[in-house]
Amino acid sequence: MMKEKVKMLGIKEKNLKLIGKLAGEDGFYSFNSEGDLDKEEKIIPTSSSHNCGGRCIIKVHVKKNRIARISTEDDIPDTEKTPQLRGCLRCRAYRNHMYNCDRLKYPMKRRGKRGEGRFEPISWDEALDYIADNLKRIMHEYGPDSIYVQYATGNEGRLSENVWMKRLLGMYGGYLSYYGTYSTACTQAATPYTFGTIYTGNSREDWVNSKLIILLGFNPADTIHGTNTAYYLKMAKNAGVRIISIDPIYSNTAIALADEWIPIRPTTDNALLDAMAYVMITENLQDQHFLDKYCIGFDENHMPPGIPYGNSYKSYVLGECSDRIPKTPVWAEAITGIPKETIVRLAKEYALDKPGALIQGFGPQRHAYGEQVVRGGTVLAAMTGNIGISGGWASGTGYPVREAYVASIPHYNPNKSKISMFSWPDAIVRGKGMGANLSVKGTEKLSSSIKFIFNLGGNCLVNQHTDSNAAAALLKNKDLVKFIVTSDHFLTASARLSDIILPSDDMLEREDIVTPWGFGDYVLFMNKAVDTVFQCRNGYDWISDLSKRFGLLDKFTEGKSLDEWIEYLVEKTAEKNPGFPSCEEFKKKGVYRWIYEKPSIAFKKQIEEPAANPFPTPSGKIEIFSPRLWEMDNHREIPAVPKYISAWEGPEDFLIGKYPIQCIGHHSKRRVHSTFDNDSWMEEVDPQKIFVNCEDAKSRGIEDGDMVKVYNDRGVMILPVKITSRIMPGVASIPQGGWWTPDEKGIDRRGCINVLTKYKPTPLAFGNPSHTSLVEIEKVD
Ligand SMILES: Nc1nc2c(c(=O)[nH]1)N[C@H]1C(S)=C(S)[C@@H](COP(=O)(O)OP(=O)(O)OC[C@H]3O[C@@H](n4cnc5c(=O)[nH]c(N)nc54)[C@H](O)[C@@H]3O)O[C@H]1N2
Ligand SMILES: Nc1nc2c(c(=O)[nH]1)N[C@H]1C(S)=C(S)[C@@H](COP(=O)(O)OP(=O)(O)OC[C@H]3O[C@@H](n4cnc5c(=O)[nH]c(N)nc54)[C@H](O)[C@@H]3O)O[C@H]1N2
Ligand code: SF4
Ligand SMILES: [Mo]
Repeated sequence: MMKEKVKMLGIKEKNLKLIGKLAGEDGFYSFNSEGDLDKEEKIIPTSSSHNCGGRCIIKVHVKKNRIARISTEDDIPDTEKTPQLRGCLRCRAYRNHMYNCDRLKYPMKRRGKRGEGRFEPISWDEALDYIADNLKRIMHEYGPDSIYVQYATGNEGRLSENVWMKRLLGMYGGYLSYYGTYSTACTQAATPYTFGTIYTGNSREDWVNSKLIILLGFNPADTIHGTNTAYYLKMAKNAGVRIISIDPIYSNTAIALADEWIPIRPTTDNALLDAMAYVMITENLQDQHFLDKYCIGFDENHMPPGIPYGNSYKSYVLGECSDRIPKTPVWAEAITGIPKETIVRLAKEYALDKPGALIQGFGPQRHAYGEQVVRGGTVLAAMTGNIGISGGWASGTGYPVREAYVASIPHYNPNKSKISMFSWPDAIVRGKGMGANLSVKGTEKLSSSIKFIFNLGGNCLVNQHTDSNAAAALLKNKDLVKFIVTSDHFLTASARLSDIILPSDDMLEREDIVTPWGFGDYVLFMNKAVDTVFQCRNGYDWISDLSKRFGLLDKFTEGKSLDEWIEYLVEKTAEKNPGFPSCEEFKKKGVYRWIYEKPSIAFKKQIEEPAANPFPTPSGKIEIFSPRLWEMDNHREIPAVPKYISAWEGPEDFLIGKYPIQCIGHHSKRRVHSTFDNDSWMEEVDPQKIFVNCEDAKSRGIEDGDMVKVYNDRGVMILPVKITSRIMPGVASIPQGGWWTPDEKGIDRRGCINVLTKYKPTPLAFGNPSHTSLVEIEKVD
């Protein structure tokens, strides 16, 4: 019976044995199909705490404490105000991930040299003693600037290990924290220079009111970008809105929803935006009234005092500035690869088909000068008067102005030092004395380099950072970082570089509260579906135990159990949201939705009643020219008006002679960053391959499915190729998140794009230019 079912499902015998081991000897109840459901089955509503782009309602069908299958919300009708929160493939297939036999089962301590990958099991008590001894020693010797809690997004729940660890470390003298994110470093840093805030997005149900939607590197069909974002775009499409996708890749979003795909060379969006502005200015299509009334810095008549002539955006675009280059469509065609006629048409469409929304994904800003594209979009939105109105879009970060309050666990860090999340390698090598010019905020100089790292639910030490080979080499050196603790579910690249590895419980094994990723007017209760396996532990549980070793148990827990903290969060949330359900009711339903009658429109007040509602910038206006950026006095890399800056390792870098392909690494539907890379079902759906254009493949004699070598001065990898016209010539993409797997020669065998990316922080945000790399590709015989 068992064998038949296995055959029917096409499961490899090897995988089966492994799953069987975890699921118990009678483990095949986990393969029940819908028809087999027996009466014992419970359906538990829950959600995910991954950094996956969404937050959906996940229904876990549990039998005998095992997951039989997973479904999603399907029992309410979709309405404009409350569409179903339907899950994607990743949570729907989560059973395979959770019951993966490779899951970490007990705490482990490093044997041999760091990075050798040899570990021995130890007890939790031993592990916590070891961590406490090292933390005490290093804190005593080097102080709180030496203790770093690494950026790690594996668990984004309200009750994550990172929240608890920050709470404990705050009570024990503090730690070095970070600002910014690998996701949005440039957009979060740059958008406020125009608007004074990152909350620049209308609510998504307003998209049906646009006439034109331009998606600039935005692919929510795969990245979700707030559960139901693709649904709202579909509603707009159904309402007749024209949708254009500007992206080096003909993305799933473009295929499903766009009327037109305009391929663009990575790092060149500002050349396109500047040339669109040129067309608008020379054909007098800009909304001059809007610019005069609400903005500073568009033209020389509206500049802040004391700025020399020739520094307005208009002067820059027309070439009446120091570079003397008019930013014409011909100029931009040579840089972007977009025909000049297309640029002219696009400029006219955006200027005339109002209202229009130019929506940026985060891909275009994860580049060498990612700050520029962010502000470039905001200027075009201002030039077309698309700010503060229904159907428009202010561009920039685009976070929604409408966000309901959900309480958090209190934690306080007495140490004010912060580094950019991307700059930790610098803070390891030359941290002591490092100051603002190298990304430090909150203090003049760091008093110590990083000596201790907590990496709780993250793979940014190696896999998800840049230049993975160099990052690994740095971490191997025990004279620099003295102690590294990782908590995870799997032996990831970052875990391998750690001294202690702790096995975490999984999201389906614990309770938590989760809020939407980016967009959404709801909050979800993450119910526990099944018991925790092996010796995996909840963060609150082990960090409470750790707090005992510092005499901080009572202060840390306030005498509360985890359940009581959940009640605390619900009560605090209810205080600010009258009508919020009781904890019991919330748990039972799994979701609470806020219903709004009207869409929210960013900057509506500022536009309708400007005198009473200035923009939250120093001038109270939209700052196309930013005096604050001007004062930084680095006009080439941090210009006061957004500009096209030719990127290192962009299409104009001389290095392109040696490495002629621009390599990006889009976020693919099958993974959450590096999470799920080791999932066999996801590999079946979407095997890890490099996307290469047909012409580039042909000129190199490469055929579909061949193994290819991809390399530059930082690294080499070998992986299979997918030849496709869905990526433009001269560009390749290795979906980010493949596991760093160097062979004995140091050649990566799994397509970890970060062996090719460069550690070079962007000028203003100190952000990660993860999509900026030049490579060469050749066939492997
Ligand atoms: N399935 C899935 N969804 C996810 C995630 C995941 O790992 N997997 N991660 C989540 C997280 S944490 C984040 S931050 C977001 C990330 O969301 P994004 O950063 O928006 O995703 P990317 O795939 O990096 O980039 C989006 C698009 O930008 C394009 N692009 C790259 N460079 C350029 C450029 O120079 N110009 C233009 N115009 N386009 C460019 C890419 O081809 C891609 O189609 O996704 C979230 N959603
Ligand atoms: N080249 C390139 N690099 C990139 C990007 C890119 O576009 N290109 N994108 C960047 C972006 S936007 C981001 S946000 C980062 C993300 O980088 P990370 O935050 O490192 O995200 P993941 O790779 O998903 O790693 C999360 C880890 O947490 C583990 N985990 C999952 N759930 C739990 C849990 O409940 N408890 C514990 N303890 N562990 C858990 C997973 O197994 C996984 O190993 O990557 C960045 N790196
Ligand atoms: S978007 Fe995120 S929460 Fe929703 S189903 Fe996919 S992985 Fe799960
Ligand atoms: Mo991200």
